Amino acid sequence: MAGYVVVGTQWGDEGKGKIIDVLGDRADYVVRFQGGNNAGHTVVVNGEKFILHLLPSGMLHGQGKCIIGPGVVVDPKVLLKELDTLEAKGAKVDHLFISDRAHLIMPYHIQLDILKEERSGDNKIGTTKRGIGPCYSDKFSRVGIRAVELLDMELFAKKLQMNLEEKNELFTKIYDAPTMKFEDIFEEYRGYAERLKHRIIDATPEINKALDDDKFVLFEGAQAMMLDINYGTYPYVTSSSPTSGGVTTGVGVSPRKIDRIIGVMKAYTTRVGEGPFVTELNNDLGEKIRQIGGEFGATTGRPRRCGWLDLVVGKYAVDINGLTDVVITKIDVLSGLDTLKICTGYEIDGKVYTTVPAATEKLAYAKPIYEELPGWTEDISNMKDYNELPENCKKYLARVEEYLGCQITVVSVGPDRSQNIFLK
Ligand code: 2SA
Ligand code: GDP
Ligand code: MG
Repeated sequence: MAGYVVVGTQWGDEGKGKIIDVLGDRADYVVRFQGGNNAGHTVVVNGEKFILHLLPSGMLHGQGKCIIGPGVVVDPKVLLKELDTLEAKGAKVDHLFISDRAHLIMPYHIQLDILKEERSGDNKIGTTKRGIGPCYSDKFSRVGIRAVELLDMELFAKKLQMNLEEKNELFTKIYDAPTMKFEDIFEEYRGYAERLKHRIIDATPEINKALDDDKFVLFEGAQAMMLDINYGTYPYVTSSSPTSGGVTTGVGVSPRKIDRIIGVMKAYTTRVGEGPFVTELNNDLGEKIRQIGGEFGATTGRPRRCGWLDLVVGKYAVDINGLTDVVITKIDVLSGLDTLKICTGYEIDGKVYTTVPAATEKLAYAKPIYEELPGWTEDISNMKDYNELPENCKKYLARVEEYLGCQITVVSVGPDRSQNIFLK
């Protein structure tokens, strides 16, 4: 046992939460390495649904340690609410810790996210409005406030004062919006500090030691490949690195300590928010997949855009993440479709691409090149063995595996923890 990473290979919502939960029963540590409460990770246990935003998806096993890592941005209000909700449902929550290096989402970040999106009109990103971008911007501008400052409220006050002066100027001069009061924010965060201080730790040495001691550490990605700040459909991306490289910078562990990198891939594609989506189905079929697949944002409830499986994106994710395994999810949703399409290339201005070009504007009018495969009619959601699957479903999986050049090790056939077919 050692370091396993789980990442999304498309535009998020592939079912990472479910897969982390499935692997999490054996984990000594489950560690989030980027993003914040923009994530919505669903775990279904015996029919009961839990949506986790900041808490690692291994929480429900109530064992080992769950850590919100240094690369995450933390809204303490949301975190406390999630802890309270889980506790009220009878779940154990004392195994949750926060890295002292994690940055704090402040009320002005959320307000700025909302105002920026409004002001951008047609050029908006379609963010979750949780303050993610403005918080990471402050981090990289070197003015952010970190969890460690909750342990020293005098220092916290100084940093808040400095930030608020600038933010209030922005609110009045650029956005014509009301200002925020120092005392209100300070008092609010002093309350959070009281409730969270025993959970704030120097997480990195502990995680490194666990890996050195051959403990099982699961690194949980949020968002996905195509929302990566460097390699996604920029600027329609999130403000962090959801790819496997994000683990090394987001937690402070060497790539040498990672043993397996598991990419979660939905059997079709969805995207929420703005930006190009080559295989999008803007028709009745897209709507049908949305309804059958329950494709609505787990954080905001927004309808997700749906389309065919895009293997150009899939292969890009295999290469950039260095995937050792692919987990295919939601293939049960495709049952009952006569013909299935998979995209194996893009045609842009008469040229064929088999990798994702940087020019997002060109991607917006790329034509998908499809292969067609026959569908199946059987309900596969209760199947447990690969040999039970319909022949055409096996053919679909085989073609995907062949194109990706990466082994498919698990096929998920329903939202519950128990609905999986293990192939290897
Ligand atoms: P942000 O808020 O700055 O990170 O938004 C930037 C882009 O990243 C997308 N994004 C997501 N895409 C899919 N799922 C996400 N989590 C929620 C879910 C989303 C929801 O699990 O369904 O509930 O709407 C997520 N988080 C960020 C976002 O749509 C922007 O395109
Ligand atoms: P994440 O952000 O990657 O963790 O994914 P989300 O939780 O946002 O969205 C995935 C949705 O699909 C959730 O509602 C899951 O309960 C559900 N889900 C996960 N795996 C499967 C599956 O194999 N089949 C079906 N039908 N639903 C699934
Ligand atoms: Mg999600």
